[in-house]
Amino acid sequence: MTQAKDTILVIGACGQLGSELTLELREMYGGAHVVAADIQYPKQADLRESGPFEIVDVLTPQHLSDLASRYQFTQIYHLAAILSATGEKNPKFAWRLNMDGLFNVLDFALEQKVQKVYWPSSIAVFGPSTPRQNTPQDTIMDPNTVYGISKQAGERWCDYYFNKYGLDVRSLRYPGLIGYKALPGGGTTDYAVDIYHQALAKGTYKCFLSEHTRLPMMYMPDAIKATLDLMHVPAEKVKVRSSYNLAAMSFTPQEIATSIQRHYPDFSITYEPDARQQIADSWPQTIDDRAARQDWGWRPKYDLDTMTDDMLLHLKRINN
Ligand code: AKB
Repeated sequence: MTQAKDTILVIGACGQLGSELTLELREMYGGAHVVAADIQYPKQADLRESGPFEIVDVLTPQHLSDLASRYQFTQIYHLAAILSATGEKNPKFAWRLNMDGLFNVLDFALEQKVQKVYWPSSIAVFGPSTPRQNTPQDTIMDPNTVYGISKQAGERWCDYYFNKYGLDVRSLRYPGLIGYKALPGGGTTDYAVDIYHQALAKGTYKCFLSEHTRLPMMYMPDAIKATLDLMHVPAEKVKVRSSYNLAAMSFTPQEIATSIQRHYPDFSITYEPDARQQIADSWPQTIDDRAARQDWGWRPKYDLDTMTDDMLLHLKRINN
């Protein structure tokens, strides 16, 4: 349950997930109780105007300590990360940001006696030897991107901080996230956001994955709901302390194009796979999320067509 005395820090608040999650948390807890933090000031007016903002680089622990003199945080959402495609361009930096950033936040949370920490993992923890259909919660994990390796290691460290130090860290393995409010940055699943923008702007889309590449995906309202649900259940219900599998839908570029064509019959798609194809081919196609369903009642609301209807409705409104 939300408490008036809660003060929440969202690191990576200007990102695709962070910008929506921060606004939702401010609705729940009140604007003044949710501190948005990122390496740059928010471009989104609603994010800038609805509550406090602080510049925080997770690689500079002093930035976090400086905040401790002004706020007593009870919860931290640490969302800052370099995603799969960008990570491959600068693997050492991606490793440093994703790992050292996580350590800095976990240690800060321990020092400050923060009650709960949220940290996102990803389907990228899986790799070519993982069963690709209905990928189990516990299975072979041999990620072959630096992003996936950092998320897998991060999961182990979250579990370690919980077991060794009693830090209440909670985590979800997100599939590709799709929303209309902010653009993703540097992921392999980004096409599934861009395609809606291009459908409206140009009526055509050149996809960087091949037509039959099936990947697990989720509409942002479901991702936000899952995150907040997980963070609000009593600690004893959170049985998985590495990260929970989470699923909503799986589709191919061809299937999302067909879904858009229900609204725009002339919309066309072409395929020109690039380096991201190899990453996509190493990831699961469908995910078994029974643990999340059983432990804390996870249920997605949106499927491909209901997501498409909502995305196009909102993007048309924003464009007009
Ligand atoms: C990416 O494509 O890198 C991310 C993810 C699946 O974690 N969207």
